[in-house]
Amino acid sequence: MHVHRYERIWIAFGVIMLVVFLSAIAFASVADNINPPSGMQTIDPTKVAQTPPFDHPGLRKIGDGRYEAYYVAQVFQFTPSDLKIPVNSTVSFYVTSPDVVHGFFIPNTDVNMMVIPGWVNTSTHTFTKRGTYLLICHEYCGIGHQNMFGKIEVQ
Ligand SMILES: [Cu+2]
Repeated sequence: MHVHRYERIWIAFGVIMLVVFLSAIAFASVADNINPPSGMQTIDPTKVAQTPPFDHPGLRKIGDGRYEAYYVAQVFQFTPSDLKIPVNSTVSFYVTSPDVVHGFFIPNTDVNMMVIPGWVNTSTHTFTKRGTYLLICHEYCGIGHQNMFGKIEVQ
């Protein structure tokens, strides 16, 4: 079978690029020790309910207008499901899961995380507008996934 010279060059180019990209991924995952993006906090997923501060999830005031919110994402709910905060609060969210991978997404903010069992993921946002924000799971987590949501009331 005759393969045209330009076709051979193009196939070689494609194979070389594939090898280059796969090598870059392999190198990055080993050299940079790639992990889920978070504060690199780990937690035993079988002991979330006994591990502080996730044994009492909820809001903690840490300063003037500054809060920490500890969330447990579990099939098929967020705990707490309803959070009330004053307007112009800066909230650092800490989220973990005792079961499967969930999502933690607050539309119209930059809070968009993957919740992975064994890890505590974090994100911080300042709520400058009053209103009710939806909190949704955007990683398919099972048969009741579409019912997994919460709300954040900024008052
Ligand atoms: Cu889900």
